[in-house]
Amino acid sequence: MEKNRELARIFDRIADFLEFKGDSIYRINAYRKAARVIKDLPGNIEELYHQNRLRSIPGIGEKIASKIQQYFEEGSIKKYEELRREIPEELMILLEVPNLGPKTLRLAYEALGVRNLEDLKKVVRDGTLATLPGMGPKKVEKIRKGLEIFLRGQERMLLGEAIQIGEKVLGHLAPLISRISLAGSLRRMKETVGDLDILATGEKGKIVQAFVGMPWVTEVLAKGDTKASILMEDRQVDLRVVDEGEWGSALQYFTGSKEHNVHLREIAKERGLKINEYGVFSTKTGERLAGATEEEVYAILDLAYIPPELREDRGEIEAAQGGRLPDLVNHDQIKGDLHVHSNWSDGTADLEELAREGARLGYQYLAITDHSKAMKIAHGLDEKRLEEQIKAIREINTRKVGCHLLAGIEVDIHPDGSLDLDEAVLKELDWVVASVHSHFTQDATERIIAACHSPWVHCIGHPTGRIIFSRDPYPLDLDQVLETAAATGTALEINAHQDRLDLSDLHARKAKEMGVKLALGTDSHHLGQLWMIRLGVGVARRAWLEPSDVLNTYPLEELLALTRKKR
Ligand code: DGT
Ligand code: CA
Ligand code: CA
Ligand code: ZN
Repeated sequence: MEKNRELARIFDRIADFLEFKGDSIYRINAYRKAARVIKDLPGNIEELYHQNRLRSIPGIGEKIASKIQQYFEEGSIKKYEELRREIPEELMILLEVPNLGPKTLRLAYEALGVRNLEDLKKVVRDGTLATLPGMGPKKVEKIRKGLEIFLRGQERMLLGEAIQIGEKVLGHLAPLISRISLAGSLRRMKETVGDLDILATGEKGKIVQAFVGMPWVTEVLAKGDTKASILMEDRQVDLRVVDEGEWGSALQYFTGSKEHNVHLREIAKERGLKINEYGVFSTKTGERLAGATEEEVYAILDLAYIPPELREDRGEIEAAQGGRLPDLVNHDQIKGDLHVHSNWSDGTADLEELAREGARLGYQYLAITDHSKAMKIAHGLDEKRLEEQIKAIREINTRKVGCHLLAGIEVDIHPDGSLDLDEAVLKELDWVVASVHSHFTQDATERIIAACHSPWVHCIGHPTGRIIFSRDPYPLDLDQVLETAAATGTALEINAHQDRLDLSDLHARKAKEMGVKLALGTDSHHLGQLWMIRLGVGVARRAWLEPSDVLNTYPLEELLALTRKKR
């Protein structure tokens, strides 16, 4: 499916170029639509091309079809290559700055000579952007904020992105190496990752060579005898190869966080010990006392082993001293996914496919939570279609084609706090997630509190509404929401989609402390997104959650009993 993604990206880019040039809106929309259709296509576009069936795809007209054909026959699309020559790449990247549309960019380009990121930063900072026609202070402020968000995203990557890069590297090197592990913020499952850190033991020269020779490497930033840094997919990956006996202390050191390590060093000092990436030593005699395993490193400091996700100096060291570390939830305990879209709204998989995929993933259950009717662009379900879907789900369950499907919904919470669907249908459902999808600048506290008070709502979806690197949370008094959730027995979601991770680690930890249960859901719109549950488990572990805090660890019957309790 690489080709689907690649083609969708090209068509989106063409639309950007055309929009920048002020081309016809019809043409621009045709390319945008093609990009969306291809991205969501369940099958392989290359196969459809070989079968001469491109035109059978809804939304693909003759012009677009011929461009796809050109792509497969000539390896590129002429129109795209022309546009790329005409408009510099570093200018087009600026189209990814939130709140800066192609029209404004074009004005800035023509009137102010903005050609790249540096130029844009300058005209935002010195105020010349405000001199453009139609540019009020409000608009400039929005662009300034968008630029800030964009710059944050340039420096760091999403956890989901980092995991995929990390696993490629591990998969490539593992066969050559006795030991290899991720380290740094990725091993700690932090929601964003600066660079990837990888640690290995074995034949140093050979490993470094294999690392810089990986097929995805676009640049070697540094290469020494025992370490190297490379760029792949525009991201930096650092590798270090250490001696077998130093594995534990090196892994501990390079996993971090820096704050956790600084605290450990203080504890070592108090005991007359010195700790670094080579081992733990007696300050007096210099004797090496530990370092082969991480467990050994913690043990010599009289600490229980601290899982990587907790290593942020947020009380985990004190807890390890007092034997009070939580028994963290883990991936094997997850019995299902509680937020999944099907092709009844804007997902691509049908119900049976989802049930089968759920079974393949070892799940007992999977909640179908399509959008409700307020989400028109997502083909949200009205009462009638939801009734039909419930029937379809119950029928599939009786045939046992895969895991059990929970009949659910992701119902919109209106600005006045009311729900988007009638009670009569909500009460038939096994699992009701209620979410805010509109009026993001308005304070959402009252709205969400009202939803918590509904006896039909089991869970609040992506409670803060943030989208990492592109949208800040809506104004919200989370403490009030948590209090109400606790009082009403409403769960809060840890949305496990890599773009959201909402609630975040700190918020979810607070939720637990206030007695609120958490529900993990991937918000998948395609089968290929269900893996992101692992990211949700990462957040849950960073939030100190134990199995009983997470609804997904409950067997089906217990989960259903819990949800019935609220009603
Ligand atoms: P990132 O890459 O910004 O997401 O965050 P990390 O935590 O991966 O940080 P990175 O890549 O700079 O360094 C990896 C680990 O190496 C870090 O978590 C702890 C350790 N480390 C790096 N620099 C220092 C330092 O100055 N002092 C200490 N104690 N540890 C350090
Ligand atoms: Ca790092
Ligand atoms: Ca690093
Ligand atoms: Zn949603």
